[in-house]
Amino acid sequence: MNRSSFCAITLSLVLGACGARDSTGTPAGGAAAGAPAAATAAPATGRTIEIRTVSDEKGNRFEPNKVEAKPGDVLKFTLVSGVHNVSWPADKNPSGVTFPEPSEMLQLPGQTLELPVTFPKGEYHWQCDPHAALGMTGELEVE
Ligand SMILES: [Cu+2]
Repeated sequence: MNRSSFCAITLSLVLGACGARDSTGTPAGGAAAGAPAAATAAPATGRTIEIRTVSDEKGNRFEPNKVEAKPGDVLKFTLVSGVHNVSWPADKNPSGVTFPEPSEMLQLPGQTLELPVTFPKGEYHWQCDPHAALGMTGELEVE
């Protein structure tokens, strides 16, 4: 992946406003119906929570796969090995909360994806789409 497409991914996650996607599409989070609860982003806390995405002989996983965060923290996913993405499945998350669309695949070791925590207090689940069935999932508690 070249640098500009990586930047576009990062921007689309941060701003939710990347022109690359069909704006009429319903977000995969299933939160289309007028629920701008997450639109008022909390002020940045300056705190970054590092999460690694790993494939090795033990399987595919997020490390850690359980994190606690406050609104305004940033989840920073870094690819260690394998090919992974980050998505917020509608069937495992509350409705009425706006989630980022599934990210594109992280493919290059060291590639990162920064995701500001804009969700209200609650428990949320993210996953790597290709590996979710193999247990590559994560749990976020926003307090
Ligand atoms: Cu994966």
